[in-house]
Amino acid sequence: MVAAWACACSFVSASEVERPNILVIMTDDLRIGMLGAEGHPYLKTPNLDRFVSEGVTFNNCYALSPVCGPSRASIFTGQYSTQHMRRDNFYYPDDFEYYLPQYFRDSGYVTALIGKYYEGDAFRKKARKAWSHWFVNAGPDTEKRTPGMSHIDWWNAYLYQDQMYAVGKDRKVVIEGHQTDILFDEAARFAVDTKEQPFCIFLSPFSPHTPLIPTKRNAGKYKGMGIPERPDLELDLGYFRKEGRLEEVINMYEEYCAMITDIDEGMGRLFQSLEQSGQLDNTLIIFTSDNGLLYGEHGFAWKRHPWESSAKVPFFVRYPKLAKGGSESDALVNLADIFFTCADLGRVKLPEIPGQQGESILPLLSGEVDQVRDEMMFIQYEKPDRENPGVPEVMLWASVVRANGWKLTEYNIPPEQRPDVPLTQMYHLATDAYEMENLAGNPEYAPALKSLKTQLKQKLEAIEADSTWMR
Ligand SMILES: [Ca+2]
Repeated sequence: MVAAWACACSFVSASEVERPNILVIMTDDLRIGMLGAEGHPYLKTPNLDRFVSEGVTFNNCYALSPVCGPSRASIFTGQYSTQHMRRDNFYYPDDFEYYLPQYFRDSGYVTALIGKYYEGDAFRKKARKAWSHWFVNAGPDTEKRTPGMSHIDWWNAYLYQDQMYAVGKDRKVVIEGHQTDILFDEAARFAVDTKEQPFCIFLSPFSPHTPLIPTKRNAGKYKGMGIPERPDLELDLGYFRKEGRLEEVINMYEEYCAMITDIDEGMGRLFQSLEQSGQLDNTLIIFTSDNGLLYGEHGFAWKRHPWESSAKVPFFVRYPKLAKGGSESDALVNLADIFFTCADLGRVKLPEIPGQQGESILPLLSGEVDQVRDEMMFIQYEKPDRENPGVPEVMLWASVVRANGWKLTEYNIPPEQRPDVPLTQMYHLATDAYEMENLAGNPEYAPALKSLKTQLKQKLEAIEADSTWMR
C-alpha cells in the first residue's frame, strides 16, 4: 500500500506531505450567537458544538466590510475595499491584483473552491486558475445566466432548489439534492480523494443567506419559536414599523435557524469523513461567515450596519496540534487574517501587499500572545439613495474598535436620511456589549471620543479613503 502510494505520488516531496491541510468553511450571513455552544436558547447544533469544544472561539472577529462582496474580496486580497475596489455588491472590478488562493496553488497546495464565487465575470478566468478544483454554482456572477434574468431573480429562483447546477473544471453538471448538502458532501469527497497531498479547501455554502429555503427534512423545524430576547432587540421600531413585516421577519428567523441545522448536519458528515480518512487532526479548520446580520437589534434588520451583530462574525478555529480545545480568545481579529494564518502554517510565501490588513493568528492559537493588533477599522461604502442613480457612492460609515473595548462609528449621511440613528456613536463594548448607551455626547468621555476620532481619521487616511466628511 505504502509502496503503491509512493510510486503514484513520487512527485510529492516529503516536506509537502507533512504540510497540514487547510479547510475554511465560509458560511454566508451567519450571525454570531446562533450555535448551541454560543448559548442559543433553542437551536440545536451538536456537530458545530463539538467543533467549538475542540477548537478556539474568537469572540471579537470582524468583517472588514459587513456585506458579501466587499467582505469576500477582503478575505481573498487582504485589503480594504478602498484598495481591492469591490466596494459594494454592485461594483465588480475587472481585476484583483492580489488573489491569495493563487499563492497556495503555486506553492503546491491542491486548492478547491466549493460553493459561492462572488468576484464577478471579468475576474472569473483568473480566479479559476487559482483553484485546482472549481465546484461553483452556475449562477449570478459565475456563468452565463438565462437572458433577461436579474441577479436577484436567479438567486430566488434557483439557489436552494432540489438540484444544483455546478460548474466543474470543464463542464456544467446537474446534481440532485439541496445545495447545502451537495456542497458539504463535495468538500468531504474532495478531502478524502486528495488525502495524499496537502489540500486547501474553501467551502463556501450560500446558506443561511436568503432566500430562506432549508432542506425539506428541516423546514419548519423551529416554527413558532420566535426571535429570542436580547437587551438590544427593538421589534417595534424602524424597519419593523411597516404592517406585517415583523411577522415576516420572525418567520424568516425560524427558517434561518433551520438552514443552520442543515449546515450543522453537513459539518457532521464532513467531520466524519476527515476523521475516518485520518486527516482531522492534520487539518487546520476555520468555521466563519462573510458578515453578520441583524434580526431586530436597535430596530434594524439585515447587514451593512456597524452594530456588533452585523459587523462581527462567528470565528472558530480547530487545530489541536497547536491550539488547546475549548479555549477562547478576546483578541481583535478580522476575516483578512484567514489566508495569512493559513500561509504561516502551510509555509506559503505571500507577497508584500499594499495596505495589507491580514495577520497570522497562529501566535494567538498557540497562546504565545494575547493580541495581534491594538485596534482595527471596518468600513462600508454604499450609494445612500438607491432610488436615485445620480447619488454618488460614498463611504457610508466607518468604525474603529480597540482591544480595550472602545468602539466609535461615524456615519456619512445626511441626518434626514437616517433619523433613527445618531451619526456619531461611541460605545464601551467591554462594559456594554449590546451597544445600549451611546457615550458620544457625554462630556465625561470627551477625551476618549477625541482620541477615537483622531484614530479613525488617521486610519482612513492611511488607506487613502476620504475622511473630510468626518465631523
Ligand atoms: Ca454574506
